[in-house]
Amino acid sequence: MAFKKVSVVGLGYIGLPTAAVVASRGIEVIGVDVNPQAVETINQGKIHIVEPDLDIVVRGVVATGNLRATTTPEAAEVFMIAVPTPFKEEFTPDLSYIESAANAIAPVLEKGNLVILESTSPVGATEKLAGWLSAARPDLSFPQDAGDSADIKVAHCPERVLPGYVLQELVSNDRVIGGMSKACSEKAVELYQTFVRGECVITNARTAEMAKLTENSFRDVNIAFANELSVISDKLKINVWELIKLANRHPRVNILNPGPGVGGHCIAVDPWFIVDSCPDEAKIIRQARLTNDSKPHYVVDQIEKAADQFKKPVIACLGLAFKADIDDLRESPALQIVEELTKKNLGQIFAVEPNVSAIPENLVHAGVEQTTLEVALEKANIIVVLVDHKQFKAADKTLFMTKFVIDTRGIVN
Ligand code: SAJ
Repeated sequence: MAFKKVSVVGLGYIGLPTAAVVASRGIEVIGVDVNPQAVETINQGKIHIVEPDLDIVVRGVVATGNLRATTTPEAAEVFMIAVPTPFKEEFTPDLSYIESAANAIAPVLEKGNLVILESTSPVGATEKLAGWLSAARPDLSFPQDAGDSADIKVAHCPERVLPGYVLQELVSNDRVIGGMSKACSEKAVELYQTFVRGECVITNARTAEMAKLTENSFRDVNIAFANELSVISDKLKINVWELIKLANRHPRVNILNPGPGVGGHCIAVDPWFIVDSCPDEAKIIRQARLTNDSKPHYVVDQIEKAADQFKKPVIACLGLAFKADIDDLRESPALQIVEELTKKNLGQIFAVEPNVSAIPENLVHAGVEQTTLEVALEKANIIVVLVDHKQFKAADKTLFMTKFVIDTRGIVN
């Protein structure tokens, strides 16, 4: 086997599944994370994040000794960096986690190593990573100076997996491999071919960075178009779901679904990296972000208007997660809407979230009551569908008929 020891730096939603899948191919994997609790959990064969079937794979590779987690980097042939790249105020990218990862692995780098940046990154980040590594290890040569003959190979290979389907998509998706030189790309392809069934397509690092940002921005712009249509349709008294279904019958039209806003840690973040690089040029991309970010406020206004029609309204909000059939409430427009509602004193608020055992404390303190779908449908005057969880889609829709329904996901009508 070409690779015997791989290190994955950052054991979160991308790093841990990647480490587990690489380890499942018989390669020794050292997972590195700054969080000692996460390291301890993984070394017990357990997981600290939610992703279907990941617990089974992690348990297996920890039991065989192929995956081991640590807080201190150690020597390996490959370092795959999968750390967060959030934005700071004013939507500028925060590369501090990449810089810390570079400084952490630099002391253990050896001639012949490959360093791969998997984190979604603004254009130029891979070059910065190589610069930080080179500054920390002047005794080694890097591709920005030495090209193909560099001691250390550096490449960007953005992760593209969909939460909820990570284990399948890690293997089946095509990979974009952007090496800082031809030799860097070729070595990275060799690594990915050990666990990827999709095609590994070679480009340069800057294009690979932009490809990932483009994918998520494309989705954001398309959803913004759908969200704009939903607001226009409300005004014109047209059913937006029927409208989009009809338009999508055209062979070259494929509009995504409107919703209560765009959540998660990727689509609502990555387009800002393009805007930050080219503020004067990225006009549609910026507007899409603003349009999607304004949708939760629009939904709250709709709920307020509905509540005005009742003396003591009982409002049931169906779903808190950022999308269907997951338990992830972070950066969720549904949660944002319920939080905004609690500040308005409109009446009793119920929250139904079948994927979590307890709703967040701040909602409980603000008087929100967690109920079942059955209770919500029995007691509420206003039903607000915020997430299209399978339990809600399967519900008997005749039970909604006597209610005032605000359906942001189009599952009722
Ligand atoms: N949403 C809509 N309407 C739609 C589709 C989605 O309102 O038609 C909303 C969802 O409800 C959610 C948000 O958009 O709030 C984002 O959900 P998502 O399923 O579109 O995407 P993520 O954030 O879970 O994962 C995306 C994926 N990117 C693309 O599909 C282009 C995934 O492949 C990436 O790997 C991931 O971002 C990432 O890590 O960057």
